[in-house]
Amino acid sequence: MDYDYLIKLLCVGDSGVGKTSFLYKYTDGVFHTQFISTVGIDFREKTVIYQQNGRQHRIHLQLWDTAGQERDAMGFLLLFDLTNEASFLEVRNWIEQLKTHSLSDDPDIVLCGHKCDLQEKRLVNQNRAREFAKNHNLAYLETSAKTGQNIDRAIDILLDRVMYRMEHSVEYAMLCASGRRRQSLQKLQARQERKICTC
Ligand SMILES: Nc1nc2c(ncn2[C@@H]2O[C@H](COP(=O)(O)OP(=O)(O)OP(=O)(O)O)[C@@H](O)[C@H]2O)c(=O)[nH]1
Ligand SMILES: [Mg+2]
Repeated sequence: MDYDYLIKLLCVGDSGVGKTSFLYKYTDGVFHTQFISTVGIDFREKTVIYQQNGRQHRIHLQLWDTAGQERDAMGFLLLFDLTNEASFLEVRNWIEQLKTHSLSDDPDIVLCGHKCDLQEKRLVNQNRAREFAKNHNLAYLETSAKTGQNIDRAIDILLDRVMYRMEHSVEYAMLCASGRRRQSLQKLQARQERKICTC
């Protein structure tokens, strides 16, 4: 497989909030109504073209769907269900977990109020979620795997944040490096060193 960067993102949130459905919609464009709780670890993949500084990069996304802690993810989609207040109240704990277990004390997180198509069943109002996100310095979007609303956009925003961090911190990028990813990150470092070089 040919790509410039391999980026590993992780989708977290309480059981039933729609993590698998979100990722499935993003990679395959489909939505299923039945609920089959994910057992263990699963991941989906997609290659996208990303524009940065007027250049096009092929980015291979690995989207992890797991209840466990994936410590070396580069960015996080944090989902709660807009029709389930308890899942919103748990967001605070999820943030703490991500801060404790991720590579950075200030990880890149996009908060998604999910199932926004179920307007008549909504229990968390938009202003409340927005205010919370603002106080925690998170991007906030309302998403639906059923209609597809903001699914691509949530990943695009997260990818922007991750790429920005990679470009501005080779150290962080090297921390993330492992296996095949290391090769692409070395390319990134070499490019940055060329930029610093004045000859
Ligand atoms: N109406 C609606 N239903 C959704 C949406 N996303 C997911 N669902 C439904 O919510 C249920 C749970 O979705 P999953 O994607 O399996 O949830 P999950 O977060 O992966 O759950 P676990 O694997 O147990 O952690 C399923 O019945 C889905 O069809 C959405 O955007 N709108
Ligand atoms: Mg699941």
